[in-house]
Amino acid sequence: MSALPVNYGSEESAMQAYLAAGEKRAFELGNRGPIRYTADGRIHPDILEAYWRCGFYVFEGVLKPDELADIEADFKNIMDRLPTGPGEPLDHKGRPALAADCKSATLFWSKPLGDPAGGTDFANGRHPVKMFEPTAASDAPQDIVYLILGTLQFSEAALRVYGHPDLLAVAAAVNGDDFVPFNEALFIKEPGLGASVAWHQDGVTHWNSPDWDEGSHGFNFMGQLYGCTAANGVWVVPGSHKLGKADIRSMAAKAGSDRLPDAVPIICKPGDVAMTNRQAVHGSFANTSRDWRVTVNMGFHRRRSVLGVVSTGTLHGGKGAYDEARIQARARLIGYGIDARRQRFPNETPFVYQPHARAGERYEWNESVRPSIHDYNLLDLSI
Ligand SMILES: O=C(O)CCC(=O)C(=O)O
Repeated sequence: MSALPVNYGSEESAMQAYLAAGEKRAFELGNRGPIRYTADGRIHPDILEAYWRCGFYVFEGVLKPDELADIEADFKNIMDRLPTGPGEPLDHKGRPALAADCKSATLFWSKPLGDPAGGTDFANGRHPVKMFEPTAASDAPQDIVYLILGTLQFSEAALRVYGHPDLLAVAAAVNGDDFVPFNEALFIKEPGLGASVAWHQDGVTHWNSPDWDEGSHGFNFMGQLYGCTAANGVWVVPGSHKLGKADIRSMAAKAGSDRLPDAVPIICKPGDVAMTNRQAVHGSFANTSRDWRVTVNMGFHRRRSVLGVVSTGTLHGGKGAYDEARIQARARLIGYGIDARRQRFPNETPFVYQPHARAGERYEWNESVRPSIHDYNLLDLSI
């Protein structure tokens, strides 16, 4: 890890004022609390109202200490197995590096405190504005991994989060009982090194669809291993998920900087899980703070948004048509997640995923299945 402290240089005092004001606004939104149900077992409508109003919600205390310890152990193992640099085949102990044998785009690199995407063509050019890049300490590494995709193949703890009954109940309440996967990721914001993710809206396919609405491009769960703060967390412009394609370039020009005045940070304690609408304008700043952020990211879609889309394979997943067969093949990870979780947390009531129940499909997670999920994210359902 790099020497500390580092800060925002010329922007430091403006940044500190922005972080404090944003945090205050965030706590006034009324979009946080534990996952709650009605007497008849539905996700509480107050949660859904606040999510659809704001475009994000913070579920408090979802991942308990034993589960967080599992995630931390896997995270440390992942970090230990990273290649020594971009494209390098070995890790720092000379072993074949994590993902070195993956066909799918898996590891994403940045310079420390950099903005690898802003103002580039990356991901269909969806990050139009370059973020301020603070100067990293002189002993910082040249390149850091800030994003890992296809994470369920590298972490059984992440696979078990994927099968979490309360999170999957929320997915069903938001996207329908026949909801489908999108992708899974790990966002890593190391203190003094973590890259920014420039302001953007996710989603490429449905902005001009006649039946476009505030839920067309699904949502991401963002589970927090160490919590997240205004300095290292994701920021969201509340309500922007309802307004169609935003002109982010004009928003930043009007603000006179990358500090969008209406945005608020997602603030979480360890074990909280945020849910963020992919259409909301969101992004995160380079992490000059002393706090780690590690986000276990998992996205879900409405089936009708995905079925029939033909992917160009530009970012998540391989090329091809999202037909019933591809959706079924990708959704087996939901079955494996539920079963892996049942084995580790036998006192929980497992989630019943309706498409599997209706089709009579049963999934068992065991060592003989593990090789079959290598590169599973070539089937990601990116829209
Ligand atoms: O975690 C972050 O910093 C960015 C997350 C994000 O942009 C996303 O999940 O779409």
